[in-house]
Amino acid sequence: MSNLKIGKVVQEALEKGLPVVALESTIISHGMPYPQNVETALAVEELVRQMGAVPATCGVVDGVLTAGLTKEEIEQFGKIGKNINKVSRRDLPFSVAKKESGATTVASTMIIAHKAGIKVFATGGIGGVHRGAETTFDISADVDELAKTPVLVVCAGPKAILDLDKTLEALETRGVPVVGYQSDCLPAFYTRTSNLKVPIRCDSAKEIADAFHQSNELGFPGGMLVANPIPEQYSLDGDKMEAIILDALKKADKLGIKGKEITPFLLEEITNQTGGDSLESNIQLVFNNVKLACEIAKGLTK
Ligand code: PSU
Ligand code: MN
Repeated sequence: MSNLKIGKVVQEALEKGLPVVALESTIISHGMPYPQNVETALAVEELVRQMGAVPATCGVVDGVLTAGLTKEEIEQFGKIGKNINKVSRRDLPFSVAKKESGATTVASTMIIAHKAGIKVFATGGIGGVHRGAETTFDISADVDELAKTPVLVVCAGPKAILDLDKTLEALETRGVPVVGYQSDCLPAFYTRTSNLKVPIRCDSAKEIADAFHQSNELGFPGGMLVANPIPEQYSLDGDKMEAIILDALKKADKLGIKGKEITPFLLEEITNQTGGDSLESNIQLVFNNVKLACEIAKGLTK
């Protein structure tokens, strides 16, 4: 049996050369609480359709790498939440061998998308270089995946819980283009701006699609990261968020939380501490990224 399954609608769209946008499942299981996670995941799929593209939510189902989870599967992933395996690149072979289900991170979703022939992927924020990485060495596999796998990822910037400066440097070292969409500075997930400049600015989806096409033509192995600022009305107060993030980091340290548990822990802490404001922002920035990803996917099919 093949270890890759492409949903029927996704397969047909790919055969016809229609725009397809990949979506991840860790953001559903580990990134948001139930039931908002399921509501968001389904609303995101609907938004992709409204935009004239085909959604392909990715994950591992009973050991099968799947591009195009069914509605039932999305509901199941959301309900199981953090009790489903969070699967990054290193975990994939084990999920397959043990025929287990797992929610895929940005890195592993990129792998599935690429195997399926999908070029564009929308998410909230990517994993990156953690604060204190100079002692912990905690750098998300998402960073290396962007250098290895030719999938374009639209996000709202690296998650604010990270060290943005080091994340940009790590991406630069690996030759990953970081594009600010209609922005000169790197958006910081919950906020539109940061004190960091992006190396490249693009003002239209077409411009981004053309450059990504050329990256593929040049035979570059890697992808591209598009950083799309959260819409103004949902942007949170940077100083307030920073205080909450510092508190959450202290708590994680005290509890000895590290490895793959740290990102979900911090996100949950932040959601609780902001009384759900950060969750609303998180949902809205995903919608915003999905719209841009659809435009880029359309640009690539022409
Ligand atoms: N962005 C969000 N919510 C999330 C994530 C990103 O808004 O839940 C997930 C993604 O799946 C990303 C992962 O790949 O967190 C990074 O985890 P780590 O730092 O353990 O690599
Ligand atoms: Mn990590």
